[in-house]
Amino acid sequence: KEIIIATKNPGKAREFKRVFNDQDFILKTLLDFPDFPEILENGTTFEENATLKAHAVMERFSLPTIADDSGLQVDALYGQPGIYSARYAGDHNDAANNAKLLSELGGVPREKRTARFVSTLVFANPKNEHDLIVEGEVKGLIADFPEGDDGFGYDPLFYIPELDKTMAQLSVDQKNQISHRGHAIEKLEKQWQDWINW
Ligand code: ITT
Repeated sequence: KEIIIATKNPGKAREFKRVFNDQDFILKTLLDFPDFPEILENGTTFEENATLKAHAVMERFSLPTIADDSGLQVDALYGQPGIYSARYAGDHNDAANNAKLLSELGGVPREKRTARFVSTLVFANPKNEHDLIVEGEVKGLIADFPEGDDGFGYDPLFYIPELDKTMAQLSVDQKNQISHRGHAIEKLEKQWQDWINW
């Protein structure tokens, strides 16, 4: 038994692998297939983009496939960068994205720096007619400066008041317990074994 996670993002891959360890199936990601072509993500929602990724990969390998489309929604920026989170500053460059976010929020006071991470997971399988779709979110504040070295993307700027830490100051296990992706994976775990036709 094999399941593919349709991601080339090492940060996401690490979080999935951490949850789905010790199972009776083999978990692979697109990092195991470096020649897999870029998937055109031209949808207008997280769900559309996750569906595009899941189906492109499922069709290529004929295997059950999970895709994650996720992003950061900042209230003071009317929900941006949203589905454009990966390429907010142009190319996919986390440091440049964080710098741009800080600059866009220059002068915005703490109480107005509210934000959320959203993750939509689409599980597609050649032997299932319908996809399994779940979503998770986590609320936080955009900090004034980056802190922490763990995680990826906007984690160093995503401050969680209840923990007095940024997402990048959490271990991968701690992050999975509270994160958008962790919550979405939890929902998936409750449903997928009853849904899947191997
Ligand atoms: P794949 O499509 O290969 O999975 P990607 O990084 O391009 O990788 P997305 O299109 O879903 O994936 O973009 C998600 C972006 O949102 C990601 O690159 C980060 O900038 C941001 N993001 C999502 N989840 C995050 C998290 O847990 N921590 C920090 N930033 C996150």
